[in-house]
Amino acid sequence: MMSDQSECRSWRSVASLLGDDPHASIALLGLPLGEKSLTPGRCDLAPSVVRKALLRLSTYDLERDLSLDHLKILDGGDLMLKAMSPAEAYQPIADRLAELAHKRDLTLVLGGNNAITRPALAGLAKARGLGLDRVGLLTLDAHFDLRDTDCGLNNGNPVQGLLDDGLPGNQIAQIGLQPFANTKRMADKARQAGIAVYPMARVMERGLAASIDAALAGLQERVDVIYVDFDIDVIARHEAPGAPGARPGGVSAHDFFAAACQIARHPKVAMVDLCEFDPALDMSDITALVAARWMAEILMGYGLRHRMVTDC
Ligand SMILES: [Mn+2]
Repeated sequence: MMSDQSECRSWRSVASLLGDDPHASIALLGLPLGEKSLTPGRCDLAPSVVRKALLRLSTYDLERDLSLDHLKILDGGDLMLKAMSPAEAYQPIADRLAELAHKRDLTLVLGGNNAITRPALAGLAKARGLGLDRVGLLTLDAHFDLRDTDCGLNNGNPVQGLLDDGLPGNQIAQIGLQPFANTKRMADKARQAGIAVYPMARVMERGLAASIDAALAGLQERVDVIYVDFDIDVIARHEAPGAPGARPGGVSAHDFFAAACQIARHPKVAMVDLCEFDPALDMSDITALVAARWMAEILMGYGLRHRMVTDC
């Protein structure tokens, strides 16, 4: 039997939450920035691939028995960044996010390579009328992203760029750093800057959730808003084959999803990005589905923060 409620062909998907309501308290922006990746690739394809994958996610969370149906997201589309270098894309990204994040609780950013993080954080600061001395940065990333900036901006130096901009190191926490994936020079820089560093072994030992709790507790004392960079390469490579920098021994997709919800629940978290997904490297849509679920978990965390998710 067919009826309007029939789910014989489709269901309500996370993609259906995206719309053009200017009063939505959440915004989404795609940043297809692919130039100057240290491993050349196609991170520019990620926003459209993740958008398609959202159609495969129901708005209903069986495990929590909660639904995302009451959330509204203003879809800011994808910024036109074709063939732009990170240096050229800096101002357009910062300006667009300053506009989109203005008077909004939470803005989700779909990269793009990791070079998006520096201008996106600048956009958040501008949207809130804050100097960098009032903004915190949490990264979930296998890498410090503290490469030197003397040969220009790339996806390996956004955190160095932010330090150069004046973001105090003791307002930065970095979780999931992998051994043999960073240099002593980078570790020394992080230590000298006062960055809170959580290498992968320590994360595995105490748990990702406890590490995030500790990192957020440290940041929330010092800042008004927190930006969170989710570099998908923090996940073990078999669960994120579309992340060029991912390695065996990373966090599980399961823990990554829980982390996204936990982080988005925090009242000071105002902007989150997901970056370093290269669909050209993906296998069987694994990374695309990880990225889509990341977005669902961010929305769930936000919904729990504001009691906007409802029992079904
Ligand atoms: Mn990174």
